[in-house]
Amino acid sequence: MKTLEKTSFKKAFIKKVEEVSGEDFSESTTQHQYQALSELVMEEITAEWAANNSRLHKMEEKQIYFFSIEFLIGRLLKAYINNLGWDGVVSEVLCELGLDYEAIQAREHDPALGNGGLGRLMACFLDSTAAMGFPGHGNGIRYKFGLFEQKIINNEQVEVADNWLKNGYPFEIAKPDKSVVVKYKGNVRTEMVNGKLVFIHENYEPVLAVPYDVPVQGYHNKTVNSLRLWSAQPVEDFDLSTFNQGHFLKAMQRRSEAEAISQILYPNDNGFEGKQLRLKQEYFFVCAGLKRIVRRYKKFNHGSMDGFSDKICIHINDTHPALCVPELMRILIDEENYEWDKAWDMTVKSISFTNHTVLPEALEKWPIDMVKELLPRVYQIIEEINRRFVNDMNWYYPDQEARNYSISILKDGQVHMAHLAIIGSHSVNGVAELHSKILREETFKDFYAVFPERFHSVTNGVTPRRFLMGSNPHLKTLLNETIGADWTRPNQLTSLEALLPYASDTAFCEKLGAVKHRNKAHLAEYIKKSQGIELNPDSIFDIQVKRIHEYKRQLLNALHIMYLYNALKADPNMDFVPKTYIFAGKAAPSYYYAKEVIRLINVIADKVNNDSAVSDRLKVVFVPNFNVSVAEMIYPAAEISEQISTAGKEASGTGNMKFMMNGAVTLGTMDGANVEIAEAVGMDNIFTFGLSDVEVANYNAHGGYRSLDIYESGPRVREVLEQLINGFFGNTSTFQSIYDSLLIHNDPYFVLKDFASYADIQSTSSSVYRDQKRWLQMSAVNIAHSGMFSSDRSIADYQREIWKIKPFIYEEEIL
Ligand code: GPQ
Repeated sequence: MKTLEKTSFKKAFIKKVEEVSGEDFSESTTQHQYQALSELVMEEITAEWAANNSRLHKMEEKQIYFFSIEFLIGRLLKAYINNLGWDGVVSEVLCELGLDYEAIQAREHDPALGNGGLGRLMACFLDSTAAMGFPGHGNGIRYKFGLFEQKIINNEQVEVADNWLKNGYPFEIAKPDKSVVVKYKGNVRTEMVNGKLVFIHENYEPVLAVPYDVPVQGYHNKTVNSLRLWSAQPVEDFDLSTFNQGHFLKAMQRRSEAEAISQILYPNDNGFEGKQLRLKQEYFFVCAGLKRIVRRYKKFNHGSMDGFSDKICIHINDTHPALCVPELMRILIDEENYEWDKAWDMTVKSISFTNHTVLPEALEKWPIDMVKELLPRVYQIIEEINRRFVNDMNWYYPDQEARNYSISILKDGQVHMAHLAIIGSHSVNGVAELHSKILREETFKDFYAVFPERFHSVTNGVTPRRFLMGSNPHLKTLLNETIGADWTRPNQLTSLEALLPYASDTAFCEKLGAVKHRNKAHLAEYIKKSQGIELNPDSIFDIQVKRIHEYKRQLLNALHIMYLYNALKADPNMDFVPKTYIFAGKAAPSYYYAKEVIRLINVIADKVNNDSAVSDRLKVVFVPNFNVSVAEMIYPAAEISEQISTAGKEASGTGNMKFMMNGAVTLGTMDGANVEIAEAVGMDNIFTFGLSDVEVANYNAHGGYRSLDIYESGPRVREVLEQLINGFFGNTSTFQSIYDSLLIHNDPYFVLKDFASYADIQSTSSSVYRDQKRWLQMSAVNIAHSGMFSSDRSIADYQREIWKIKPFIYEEEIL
């Protein structure tokens, strides 16, 4: 990696700004400066990128391809600059030129090509893979519109289209020469050719898949991997024959039908919506991605697919890319002439699968008729995979007919995608220990009985380069001054344990407190500017940011704030540590209940913030449009990290890890990766509450619990519940559906059941906060133990356990 020389960079930058603006440098806008800086960065990266690609084409190392319907990459300009090691020089030069580096970065439209954790995990994995210097690439969809932008109008979520490409995107390279055709619908004809039955897919509707590659730059090394995103285009600009017959509208319709495939990201998180267009999307990036990988491999291997699974891992991120299984089979059988058994062996050896949820409503099941109509040949292959699987099961386990049926791919008129994924992969993993246990013992227990060796667990992780070093520079500096910079190296985050002795060092803790205070003030300034709400940086910043979902229980947090408000009103002299509750997150546009929760939070905020009797002690803020860049500002300012899902529902959570790395203390249930956070920091350094996953499961096995018991048990909770519907927030602001869910529908997420325990732990956390020395010690211990939650560690686990490649070993010379 060349080091950047200041004078020459300054010259190059000024020249580039003048080139992109066509004006003298003194006339340039931040937009021009952003464009110029992006171009300079891309020029540097693409040189190495080409060299990397030539090296990779020699297939000396096994390569990983992450197939995912979402990649929530966040802004890239600063990440590239930091990874290149240019940060010092760039900041200095921009400062000398009197420019605002933050404002320049803010010109980049944050690409929202994902909903939440699942898509962001892929971005962290790509970052870690490149940082550790080995080949791993992403394969997904270049949505023209990403996740909607959220506005809050009259306390409600309003969705605005996210036209992220309108000013162009500087970090992608279109490769139209590498386009491939994806075929939908039509019929399959069979023919005997040289004594062999061949399958011919005809009368299909072709769509062109055009790849756009985004470089994934390693950290201070020479690795540049690729994120390949596919855009759908009509095969010809016009359907000429239709057009020539005078059917202009029909020709245009074909065009928009093709483009529709990559038009928009489905905005559901943890929820399945069985639309044909979504199925088209799933096949689209699977088919296009596999085609290019196969072509590249054959080019290296003199036209043969032999040995493919020794060199290529296809890792499927949840079941959205599960069509990789029949599609790879189709390629091997129909195009490469392999026999079924050999093709199957190669397919299973190549593919591995990560599950990300146990929520039944999120498990994908496609109507057989839809799959058959849209993908006739692929469906035939699924049918054959299923037939052979069920036959095998009945042969091996003749007395287990019911179970054999329960694990089949095709049943009840549906294609069960998780079953297809498990049967067609050599590895299935959960994303935290508890989640993997629930997969083995509940969700997929019948598969676990048959294929115990396939089941693994890899706890998620997050990239410390973006979520600590990049977004919390003051903490980075303090850590470096205190324990040196070993922890900043790839896969070395556990070096943060060297911080443990400092947790009881008053001087260090004071500095840690000062960094936190500064970050809180920074967030407060942003909120003041964007929302006009004044926050007190000396109050506790208690934060819950994530998608809005019933199981994540933002409602529990909101009801508790109402309870505190009532208590403060009832006893104005109450002993109370000032608190600021901050929320952010989007609800799926069709998820009425989640949108009601957003409205409730905003209504509470209005009430509380405008009541001078409490507003110096209690503040509530809903920050609109939560995305990766907003997140990067929020985590460093947090003191309490709210991770309060109903136990057993959150597969892992990754926000919990981002908060922890930034010194927030988790207040949460024993769910997902919270359990491992608790183990890492010890019970003295985390606030846990609520039912365990086993208790929740036991209640559910007996039809739930009786929520009216809680209502009847005490006036405080009753008051809060009645306020939802009695006009407390104004006559037009009532929340009947929330009230009904809690009391009439028996509180399926145990919000009221966990309420008392939540209120207790909230109060405990405030008492601990009074002792700042103790608090900062907890904060330091959390940072010190966050090393295992680096995505570098996750990737090293995948390497060792699943992809079976030599795990990364840190070597000084790559830096
Ligand atoms: N996750 Cl199935 C999503 O973000 N979206 C989804 O559609 C599904 C899962 C999350 C999951 O809820 C979190 O617990 C995980 O930490 C995250 O995936 C990454 O594994």
